[in-house]
Amino acid sequence: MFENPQNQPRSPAYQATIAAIILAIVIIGFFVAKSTVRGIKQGYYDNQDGQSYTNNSDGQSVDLNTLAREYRAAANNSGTDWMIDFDGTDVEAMYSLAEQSKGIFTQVAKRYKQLYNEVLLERIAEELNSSEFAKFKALAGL
Ligand SMILES: [Ca+2]
Repeated sequence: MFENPQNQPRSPAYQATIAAIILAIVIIGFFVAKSTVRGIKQGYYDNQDGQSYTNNSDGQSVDLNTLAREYRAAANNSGTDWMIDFDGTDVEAMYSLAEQSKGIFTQVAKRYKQLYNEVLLERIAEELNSSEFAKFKALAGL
């Protein structure tokens, strides 16, 4: 009698191998999709580089990406992400940024949130003492 491969009973080992291969494909697919989405998001914000110019209330043309990154640098003195809460603050830079953010703080904060996933004003409040924070808000017109 001829063997019919289509109707041949599959061994448990064969079935386990197929299941493992399918599982591996699903897992790999998940990580590929995840990194693709991250790449697209990152590319989107990178493409915004130097293309987000807007005028503040002093009529200066400022780039939202640059301002958001400068806020981060002023708050994250060490340049090391995880040290942001205890690496001090460049207070003078904060004041200068406040002046540049007059009239556009909401837009800067939105971009900061997209880049660093935290609320800019909360970050600034954490970095400055209460009188510095009051001065910051006055300079920024908040
Ligand atoms: Ca800090």
